[in-house]
Amino acid sequence: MSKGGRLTTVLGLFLVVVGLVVWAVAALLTPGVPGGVVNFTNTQATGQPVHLTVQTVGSIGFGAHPSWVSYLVKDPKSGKWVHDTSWELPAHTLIDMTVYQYDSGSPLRNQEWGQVMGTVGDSATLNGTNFTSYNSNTGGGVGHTFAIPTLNISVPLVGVSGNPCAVAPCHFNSPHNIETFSFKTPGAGSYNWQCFVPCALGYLFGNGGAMSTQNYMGGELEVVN
Ligand SMILES: [Cu+2]
Repeated sequence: MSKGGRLTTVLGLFLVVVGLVVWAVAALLTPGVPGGVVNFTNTQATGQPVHLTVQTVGSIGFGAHPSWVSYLVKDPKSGKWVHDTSWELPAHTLIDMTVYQYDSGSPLRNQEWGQVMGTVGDSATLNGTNFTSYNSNTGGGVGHTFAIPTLNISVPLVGVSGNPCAVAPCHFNSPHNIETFSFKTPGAGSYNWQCFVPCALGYLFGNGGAMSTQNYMGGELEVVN
């Protein structure tokens, strides 16, 4: 092969490698393909509050990433737990949310995430007791947050101690905390929600994997009129 030919081959291979690296980084940073959208728009009479029930688990125990932390949602029609974090909700409607928290927690890196913000009364309940902020240096710490940044909503999800549930959906015989809070949906649009606790063990700064993949630690509120 001529010198020019060899140079072209080396340059070509180099470009292929660069391309692969760019592709791999983009694939790591891009959320996975969204799954289904769970519809909450016709589960109640117009104007009545929507009941939205989720659970957070330390390891989902099935699917492509059984060891990943995840949210699951209770399908309002079938009553079954499903692994979808995109929810269609009616606009300008009160959402009564219940979170069954089955994961352990730890002290927060940013104490701000211990505040309850943007919910009705800027408060939530933890096992029946009202609270407005949680000191993550006490008790079970905080495992996750449920946050909708564009609506300034954030709720700390208090961690449990003891033998955690390993396969979702988890049931009441595993240690859990129950939190409730309400918020009002805005006008129609798409609103991201996500957890802000770097809870993806084994990933860079805890923010890869489940933290950056749809249907695990984040999703969408599809608000419709
Ligand atoms: Cu999380």
